[in-house]
Amino acid sequence: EISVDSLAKFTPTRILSESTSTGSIYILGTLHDSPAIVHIQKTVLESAKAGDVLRGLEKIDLFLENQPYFSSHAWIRPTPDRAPDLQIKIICPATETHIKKYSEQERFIVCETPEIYRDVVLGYINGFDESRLGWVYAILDGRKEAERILYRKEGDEEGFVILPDLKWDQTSMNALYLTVLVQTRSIKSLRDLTRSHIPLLNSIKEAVYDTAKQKYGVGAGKLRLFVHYQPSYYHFHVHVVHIQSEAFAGMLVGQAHMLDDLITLLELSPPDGPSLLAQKTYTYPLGVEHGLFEGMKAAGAILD
Ligand code: M7G
Repeated sequence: EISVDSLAKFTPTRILSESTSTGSIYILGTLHDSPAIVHIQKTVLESAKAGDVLRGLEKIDLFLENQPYFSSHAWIRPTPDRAPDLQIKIICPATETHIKKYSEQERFIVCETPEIYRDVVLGYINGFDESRLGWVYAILDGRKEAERILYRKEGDEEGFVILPDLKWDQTSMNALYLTVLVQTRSIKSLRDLTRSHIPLLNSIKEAVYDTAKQKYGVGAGKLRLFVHYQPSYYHFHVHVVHIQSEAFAGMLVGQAHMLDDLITLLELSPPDGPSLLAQKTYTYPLGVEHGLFEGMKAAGAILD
């Protein structure tokens, strides 16, 4: 039901956020009578095709000339076989949580001790609306994105799938972004990881390296594997991003934890009792619209 015609009927309400560096914008509006978020982003110019772009210009408008410096606007001539100009992502119907997530907002540094985790965060995670994980379960059960799965390891405890992330259109390898979803529902966040998960994490790593190499010709030395804390979705997953791709806020220090560092901390954890990942204090940025913000503030976790 998403088509040129239906998108033409999108009624914008307001801009949620925009980035001039990535040329992308999140717009809130109405689509099919439902609240919808539309994300419009210019596609990455692939180095292999950059020369073709210059050969296929329809019009050029020089607005600065100060030899040897020239700046211009340009329009690409429409041809049938050319690469897409835009990547458009739509969330429809969008919930209040989606709207908050993509709204520009003030952020603060939060200091989450194990006590604050127990008193504030755990309740938030346990109260997390399971329906928000619908997309994860649909992928794991093979009901959605089945043709996009790159690798699947079977098993309730040791199983996982690797597939292209929603954010990646699979055209530019420098923008490669894969997601690994584990089969087990027992790991809500990295605080739940224990020494018993070391083999799972290592097998994820190996499978990601093999898959990226075989399917996309991208070597292990080009990949950044990391886990978010806080994540948006409390079902354990690993982000796999090409090192050339630096533009994501989700890669910022504080929120992104390298998978190898997690494995090392588990290996250094005591054989019994809570792991170092469970005992650690985490310091990370949190937006004022985040569902945890008020609780964190009340618990004194937000630095003034
Ligand atoms: P996260 O760390 O929980 O949250 O990561 P973030 O969105 O704040 O980064 C979830 C990851 O799953 C993100 O990289 C999303 O782009 C990706 N993702 C989210 N959804 C709803 C989908 C989906 O439906 N399909 C796929 N393939 N990836 C998704």
